[in-house]
Amino acid sequence: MTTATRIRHEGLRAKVMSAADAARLINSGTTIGMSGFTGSGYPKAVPLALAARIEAEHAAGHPFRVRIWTGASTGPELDGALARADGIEFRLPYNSDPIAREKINKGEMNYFDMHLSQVAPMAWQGFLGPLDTAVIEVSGITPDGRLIPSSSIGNNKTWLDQASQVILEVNAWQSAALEGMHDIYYGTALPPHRVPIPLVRPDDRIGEAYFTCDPGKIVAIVETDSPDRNLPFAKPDAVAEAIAGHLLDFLRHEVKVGRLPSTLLPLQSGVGNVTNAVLSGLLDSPFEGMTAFTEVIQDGMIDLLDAGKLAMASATAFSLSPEMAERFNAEAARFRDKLILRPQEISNHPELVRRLGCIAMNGLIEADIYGSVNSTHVMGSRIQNGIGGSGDFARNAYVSIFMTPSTAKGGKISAIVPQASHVDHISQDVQVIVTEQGLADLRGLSPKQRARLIIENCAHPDYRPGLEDYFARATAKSFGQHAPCLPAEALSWHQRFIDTGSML
Ligand code: 0RQ
Repeated sequence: MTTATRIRHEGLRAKVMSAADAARLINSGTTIGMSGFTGSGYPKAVPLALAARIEAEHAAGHPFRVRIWTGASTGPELDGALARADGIEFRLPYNSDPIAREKINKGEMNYFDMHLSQVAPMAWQGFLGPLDTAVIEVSGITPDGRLIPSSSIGNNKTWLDQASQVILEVNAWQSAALEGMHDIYYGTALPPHRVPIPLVRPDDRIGEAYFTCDPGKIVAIVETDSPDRNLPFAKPDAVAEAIAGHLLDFLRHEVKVGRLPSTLLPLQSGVGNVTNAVLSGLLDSPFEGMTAFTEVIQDGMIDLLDAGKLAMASATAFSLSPEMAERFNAEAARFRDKLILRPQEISNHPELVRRLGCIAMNGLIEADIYGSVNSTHVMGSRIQNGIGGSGDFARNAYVSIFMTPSTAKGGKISAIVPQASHVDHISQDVQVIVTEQGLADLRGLSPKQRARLIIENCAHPDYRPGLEDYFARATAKSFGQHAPCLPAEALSWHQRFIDTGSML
């Protein structure tokens, strides 16, 4: 289907223009709410044209920077291009673009790292300031002017509602069969008007398949035919397979002792090599009729659906490798009754995660011997990506699992440390830690019991003696005996890497 037939509303068809003309409608100093969640559903033409315009303005000696809000990370045509042009003054709520990361860590870009479920409510609370422009990718426009969402929902509903003006990108690369797959809930409100969200099963549909937007606010429509850009998944390595093996043993055990049903509970998983290995492992597991209530649908979930192991998946975005995206686009209609994309304030909603009893599986940068987890800041100060949805799920899950290789940087850094240099997830929200060495089930344990188990089961053998030595000395000398600690020494653990390039 061509883009011309994707815009089925007569009046809106008259608003088609080039990306460069649309970018001219955006002013310096304004705030732009863009679509996009991982490399899916982000606008691919207007941000590039805006970056070119910013470069031209800078060359002419005119300062030009904007504030960018999105769903989560995006693609190189958005974050990469605008950061390279030095055009982003402020960014929220999540970033994984390497150029933007450098700018943030050099102090050249302000970044507000936040729980993804809280973005829309906080935007409505008003302290983030007004939203001037929404730039939203859609897959089509119906004859009556409703917008057919694309491969991610993120905060699009909120941006369309709040922005003074709206620019749409209609992307013909997205499958036309996406129509009907989305569930846009319009019932959220701020306290004191907030009411329970009427979703009690992951497959409940509680909203509409379309966004509604006042056509009078739509100032430009740009036609595109560009692919989403998610990275291909690496084939799981031995470390990822070992982590997956320990985790699957744990799930089998939980079913055996009756704490989990044989269908498990709705799965939430991050993206990446380790998660991919876990999903591959589930393919060969005894679990049937599983469901996912998660943030992103990645390759492994499509494989699980195809194998009949997963009954359905609910998320806010796809995050498919280029090969899987092509396959999905060709066969999207087949998945329409098994996949649901929702606004991220619903996909990640604490009320729903708690009600459904999700099994949360997320990555980490470092965990300390008491189970506090750092997901965001290398050496306590350098941001990697952001907390994303990990807090939304970990804090409210039925069981909250964090997975990581036991070492980073080719073995030079231990992922298990005496004291986390930054804490995103307090020990009360971390129930299970898994590395390729083994699994520590921390539920019901005191801090000292946790420490012994984490060191013994999760730390790499090269670092175990150092951690045991620290724990013994902390136990001997600590001010208190509940969670023994030598603060100055624990945090100087990282200094050894800075000084020598290795903690070994
Ligand atoms: O850096 O690429 O420069 O080598 O951190 O680490 O091992 O590739 O692992 O991609 O799973 O990322 C926590 C960042 C893990 C991710 C984090 C360095 C390492 C590498 C990445 P290089 P890996 P992953 C899910 C919910 C928060 C968001 C979230 C994340 C880079 O999982 O962003 O959970 N989580 N969202 O070398 C120094 C250490 C390190 C370290 C890793 N101890 N010290 N550097 N690195 N550990 C929803 C979604 O996912 C959408």
